Amino acid sequence: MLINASTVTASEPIKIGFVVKQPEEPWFQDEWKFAEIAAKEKGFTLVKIAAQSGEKVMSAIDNLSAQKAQGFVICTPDVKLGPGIVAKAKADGLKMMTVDDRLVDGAGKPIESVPYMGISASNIGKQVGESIASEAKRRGWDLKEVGAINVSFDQLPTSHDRTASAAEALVAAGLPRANVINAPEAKTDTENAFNAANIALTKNPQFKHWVAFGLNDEAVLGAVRAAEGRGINTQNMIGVGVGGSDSALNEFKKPAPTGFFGTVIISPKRHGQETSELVYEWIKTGKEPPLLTLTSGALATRADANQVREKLGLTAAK
Ligand code: FCA
Repeated sequence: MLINASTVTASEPIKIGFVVKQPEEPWFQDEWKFAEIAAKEKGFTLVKIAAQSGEKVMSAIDNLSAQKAQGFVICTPDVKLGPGIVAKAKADGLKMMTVDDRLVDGAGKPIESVPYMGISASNIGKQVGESIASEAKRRGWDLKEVGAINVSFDQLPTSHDRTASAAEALVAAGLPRANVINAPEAKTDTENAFNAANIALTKNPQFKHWVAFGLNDEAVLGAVRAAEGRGINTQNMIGVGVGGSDSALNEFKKPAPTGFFGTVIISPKRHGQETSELVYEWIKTGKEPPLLTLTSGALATRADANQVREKLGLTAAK
């Protein structure tokens, strides 16, 4: 009988790691919650690990191997660590699936041999740009008088694709290209987005109205807060994020609407639960996950965020 060394026998307990780059971000907490659901349903042990640096990723992988895990899902703090992470997982004999941020090789090309689930970044960015444009039109704004803050993080391909497509959609709707202001953030959190947007606002006092987009809800919240700090309020700001976790939901729960107009809700259920299940099956049966899965998003505003979440099956982990 042929024994496949990479699958486990029925009696061996299955242990899977779930490594994330930014544990404080609600999106990643939601991914973990849904991964926990997978663990409970399938009966494996989930090991949640925060790895905010390359060093931490490497020790996380060694740690998983030492505690006899057979595989892990990872959203890396830096996609350029790709070849190193692949080599480490291989050396430790662990199966690996990536989520959200796809590993790249030394030339910046995606490492296609590692199973990956990400969002369809360009489509989602386009949804962001189109929804901003349609709200601006509804308000009767002249797009020539609108400044668009692009809270960018171009070193991360999924971020670049989201924001570039959002900008394209706005330009296609009639926004002059010169009105798109690049506001690069140093890190993908609200504080860094706030700082980036502040600079953009200071340098461009000529605009009457403002819109903002970025890779996630935190990026847009940073821009909205920076605008508020300058007296640019709900009436003169349309921000649309990507995510739909607590950062956005808490904003929608405020008694009065803010400049954070909407978000494209993506699925921590698919990214957390489904990826974990795929790695579980891989360990159990040897069936490798699909190499590329791109998930979709659904636009939501203050008015319908809860219904949209329900439709996407996202209320289970709350
Ligand atoms: C990236 C972002 C996260 C989330 C995820 C799907 O990792 O940093 O905020 O949008 O993609």
